[in-house]
Amino acid sequence: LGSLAQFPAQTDMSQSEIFNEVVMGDSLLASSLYVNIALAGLTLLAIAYIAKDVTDPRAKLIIVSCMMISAVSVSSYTGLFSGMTISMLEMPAGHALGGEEVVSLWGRYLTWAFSTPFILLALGLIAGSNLTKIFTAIVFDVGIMITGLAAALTTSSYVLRWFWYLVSVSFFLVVVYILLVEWPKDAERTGTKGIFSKLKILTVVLWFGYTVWWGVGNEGLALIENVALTSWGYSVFDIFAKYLFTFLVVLYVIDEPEEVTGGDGWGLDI
Ligand code: RET
Repeated sequence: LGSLAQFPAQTDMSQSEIFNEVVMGDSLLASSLYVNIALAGLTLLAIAYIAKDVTDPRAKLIIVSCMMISAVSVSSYTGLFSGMTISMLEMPAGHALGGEEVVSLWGRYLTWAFSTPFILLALGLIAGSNLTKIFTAIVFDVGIMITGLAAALTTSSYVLRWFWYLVSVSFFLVVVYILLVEWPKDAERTGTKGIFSKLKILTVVLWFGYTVWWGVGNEGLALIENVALTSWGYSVFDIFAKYLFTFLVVLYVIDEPEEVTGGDGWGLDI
């Protein structure tokens, strides 16, 4: 307890100190991480089992894309749990915790750049969209996560932290536009409107959730100062945005492989 009481004042913590004190010393934070390692692993095994008889190549592509969401998640949460992708960052003046060391689970933002493209690939393929729109959605999505990472890691200026946030949100709006305007048109043409609408609402609502959560969490306005609570918020969003999403997609694709052909053009037109 003595060392825990001092830890906000420490600067250069080693990886093993972060693991032992920050992660293992806080059972709420630790559980927000290992619960997701377990859920992602179980999701992977479940998909492998329920999708084992799928033969349609396009249905398989969507299923593999969903498996990658969980594969990245296992890696992401293991990186966080080990302390490798967690840092103590001194917040700049102006931040609610200005001058204090804040625990940053920045590995999340980094690995979202690898996991969320698979969510969008699955959505774009289900809508039967074309290469241009799928590419646009994915590159702007990667942009959201990398600039979000920059927002989290900027310690020189409070204003610049929010500037990065603004850049990230503007990229996010491009993705929202594709999800709400472009892909619904494609899904209507391809005949996947029903499932696409469901997935679209789930995705847009939850993705806004992540955006607001960053704003109110310990790295943003710090209305929620507690790092374990901030982390659990993202972990709960992940349960719906990744695993529930995955099961909805995989069960649909197994049931209706002939519906995800991408229409007449197989979605291969530019
Ligand atoms: C950040 C902060 C900067 C502004 C915005 C954000 C949005 C993040 C989103 C994350 C979605 C993550 C998912 C993970 C599942 O693997 C980076 C929080 C706009 C939309 C779906």
